[in-house]
Amino acid sequence: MSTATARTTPLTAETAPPGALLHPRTLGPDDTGIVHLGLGNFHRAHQAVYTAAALAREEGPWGVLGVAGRSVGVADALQAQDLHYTVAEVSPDGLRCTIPGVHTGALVAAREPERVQRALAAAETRVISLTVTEHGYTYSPRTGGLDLDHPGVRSDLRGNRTAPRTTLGRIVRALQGRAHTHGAPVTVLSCDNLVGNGSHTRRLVEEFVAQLPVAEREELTAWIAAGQVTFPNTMVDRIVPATTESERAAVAEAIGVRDEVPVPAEPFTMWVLQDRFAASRPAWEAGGALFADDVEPYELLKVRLLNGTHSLIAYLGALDGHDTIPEATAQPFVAEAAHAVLWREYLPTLTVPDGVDLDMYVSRLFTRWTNSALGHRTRQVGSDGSVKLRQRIPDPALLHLRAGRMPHHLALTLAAYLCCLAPSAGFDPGEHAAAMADPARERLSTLRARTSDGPSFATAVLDDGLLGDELPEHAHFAARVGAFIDLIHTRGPRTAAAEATGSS
Ligand code: CS2
Repeated sequence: MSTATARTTPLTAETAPPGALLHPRTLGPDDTGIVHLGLGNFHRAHQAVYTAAALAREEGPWGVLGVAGRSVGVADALQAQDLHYTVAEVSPDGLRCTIPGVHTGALVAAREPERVQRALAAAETRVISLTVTEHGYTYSPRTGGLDLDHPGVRSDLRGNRTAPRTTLGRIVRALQGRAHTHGAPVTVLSCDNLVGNGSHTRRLVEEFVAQLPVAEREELTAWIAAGQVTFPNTMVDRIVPATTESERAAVAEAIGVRDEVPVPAEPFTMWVLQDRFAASRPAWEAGGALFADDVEPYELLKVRLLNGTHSLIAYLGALDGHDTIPEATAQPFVAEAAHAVLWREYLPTLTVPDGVDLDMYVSRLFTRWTNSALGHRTRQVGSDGSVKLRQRIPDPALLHLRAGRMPHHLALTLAAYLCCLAPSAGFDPGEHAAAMADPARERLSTLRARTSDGPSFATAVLDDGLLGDELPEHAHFAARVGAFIDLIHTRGPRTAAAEATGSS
């Protein structure tokens, strides 16, 4: 076979280059011990890689049945490739391709809900893991609790048992089935960027259960209270961009066969978990996972220093016309604002976990953000800001405000977000901002149209509960956000950033 033909030969179990396989055995449906909700790139370059390392160290029932929510693309492509795909580690030194090979099936919840519910409820399923993004937890930004106005939540609560539409609905109905039949314990493992992701998921599950009719909830409530379900907190970290055609071509070049769904990822990866598993777990430490009793310091470190600063880079970068995070971070005014928000506003609000060398951690963050080979886009980080910023801004902002300090760069982050998503008439935030997806876009535009200037818009947005119900009590924060909005509109993001730096 010529090299050119090889590159059009599809990746399958048979054509996979053996040297790229992370563990030796091909898994079948009987090996499924994990059902994972959220078959996106992050899971496939993070948990799947740790699971491959665990299986390479010791055999176990830890194959992963991957479940996509609605989109069929990845699931169908994986099926056609015998569930194989490539993780392409991208660094300035080149490409390193590996094939985790840990999946035992790929389903789409909206297409085959009964099969998904059966798998979630099966006694053999020991871990239900989640990467459904902040958005997928159907919580209300205002209260942090279950969003009872969400149409999916409402439909799932009305008794939609066999084909729930929301992640919470799927989990609760599966737990109900387990409690009522075999009673086998299970761990619900959130791997999303929510502070206290496990505790948060537990709270949402309990709130969902509490809404069910008494007859439906008694058995389940007792079963959960008896400790049959655990919700460990986790901190997950790896920058994983969306796949583009150029990665498909580069991967085909590197491994000699065509993979339709490779996943690009940075070399860095980190996972810290509470070791609270109801029914054992894979030896993820074989892939470098850390187990700690208290994961919160790691979560705060990550969600604030990395994700919080990332948001500021993405919004300022997009407003300044930059497509990628590396291009944005290369602008001195963005790097300066990133340093300021990180060191002066996020860092004082957290305790650095023992054993983490802060200077090294931060310098590595900047190396990661400037990995230009990775091409992580400002529009990807900037998307879903309405649910992401809820995790990143209010708690640290409130700590400063209560101590009588104005967090100028946190205000700038919110202002830059609002200018990207809901610009005033006559201001063009550019194509990268226009491409940011956000469930709140329409709502924000309505609020913008109803208000006359930056401060009144910022006040309306905060009063509307975008960042919880405490920030609106600090009117001068809204005023500061509003002043930055006006400055961005009239003089651009560079002047606004300079003003923030000059004030702090
Ligand atoms: C990013 C994250 O999109 C975003 O908001 O901040 O996806 C970030 O790349 C990951 O959390 C890194 O672990």
